[in-house]
Amino acid sequence: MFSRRQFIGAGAALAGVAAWSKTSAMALPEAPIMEDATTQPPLMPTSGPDYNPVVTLNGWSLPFRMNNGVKEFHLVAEPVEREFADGMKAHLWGYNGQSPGPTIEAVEGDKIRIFVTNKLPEHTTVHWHGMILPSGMDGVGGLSQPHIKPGKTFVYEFALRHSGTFMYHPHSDEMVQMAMGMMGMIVVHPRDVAFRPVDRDFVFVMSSYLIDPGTYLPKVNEMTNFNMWTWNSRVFPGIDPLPVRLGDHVRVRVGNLTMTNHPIHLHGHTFAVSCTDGGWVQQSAQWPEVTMDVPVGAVRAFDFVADNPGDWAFHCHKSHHTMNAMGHDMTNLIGVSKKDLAKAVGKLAPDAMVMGSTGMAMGGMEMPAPDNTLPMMTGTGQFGPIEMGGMFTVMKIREGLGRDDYRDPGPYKHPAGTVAYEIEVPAVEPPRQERPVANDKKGAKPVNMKGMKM
Ligand SMILES: [Cu+2]
Repeated sequence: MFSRRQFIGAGAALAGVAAWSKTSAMALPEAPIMEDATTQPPLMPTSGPDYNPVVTLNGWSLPFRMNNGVKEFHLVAEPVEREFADGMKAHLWGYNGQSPGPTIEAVEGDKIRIFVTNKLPEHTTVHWHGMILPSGMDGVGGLSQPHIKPGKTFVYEFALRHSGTFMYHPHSDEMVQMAMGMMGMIVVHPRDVAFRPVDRDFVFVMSSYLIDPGTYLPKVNEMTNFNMWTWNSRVFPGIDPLPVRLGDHVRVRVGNLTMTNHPIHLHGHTFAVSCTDGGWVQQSAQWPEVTMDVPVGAVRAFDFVADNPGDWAFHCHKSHHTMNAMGHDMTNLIGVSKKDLAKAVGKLAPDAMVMGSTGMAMGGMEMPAPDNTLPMMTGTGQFGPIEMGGMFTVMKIREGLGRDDYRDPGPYKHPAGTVAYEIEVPAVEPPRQERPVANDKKGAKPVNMKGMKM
């Protein structure tokens, strides 16, 4: 049996707020704003316990202030303009000037206080996904708190009971507000700096949008047919590369607030899933992977040693998620005679361009498109068009990068003799075996591949 004293003690420890003073009389902490969509350098800890800060891909970490031993942050929910890549901007909702909002970083055991000011035209709340906290701080509008009306500020305060990777997003008109880009990541560093330390620690959240070419607003009631698959509300080639020093221990933390899973794939290395939004995966329970599936409403982090220098593709393995808007409603015309089709289409639409009868690789030629959209396959590397979009970027592993140098090191200089190469061979047909006739219908002939160029 608990004595009353023990019970009060346990309750206070669980709630973690007993010793906290009320904040109503206090001045609000400043709410910093970010206007840039490029990756910002890590935010070094200025007070409190030490930690190795994360780098938010095409994003930033929210500065805080200390107030009587409590870390105070200020999130402002507001309409924002976000550039997805050069040539396309979206009108979204986010936090502190960007979608997604800034990463919130703190340390296991910290007491944090987050002020949330609502500058949206409708009410909102913030839910702290994956965090163990008092029920009344969980941010579910109507269930655990009143909704935050436009113009109002609410305070969330709780102690950080475990380290790991978490997310934040509204639990208030959720379908609309998440489809508009309201989300962000939370990283709680272990109190023990020696617990699974890494040299580079990247974080981003995945979101998807349906934005018709030539328009700016996401269609918020779409359930499945999205056309912009983003990492931190950016698409390739707008997603910054991840520069890594050869030999670095690297962690990449990925949140998924889209409505489908994403198999995230890294070339040239093997890795192990090290952390989920439920906590750290014991090392004895890890296994090697090159692709990590991130389910909906979940966080996965992987750790690896960057021991293979080069430019390594890093992307979602669903091929429709590595392309941009224009590519989603096209008919497959592979094998169709372009001449016949052009004649037929020309009668109906004289200006139309018939394309794609040999595939859709356009060799650097991009379709004419309305303002404010992106080619479906784009980007250029040192050998030509990369033909990607959406959830794709490059992990650039280089010898001799500075410890905190996150600048793009440019294209990889391959050592002589280590690049795939073309050889001169006579243009003859490779020998083919004729297939037997599948049935003996009259007139059926063996298929041969004559005339097909490989
Ligand atoms: Cu995907």
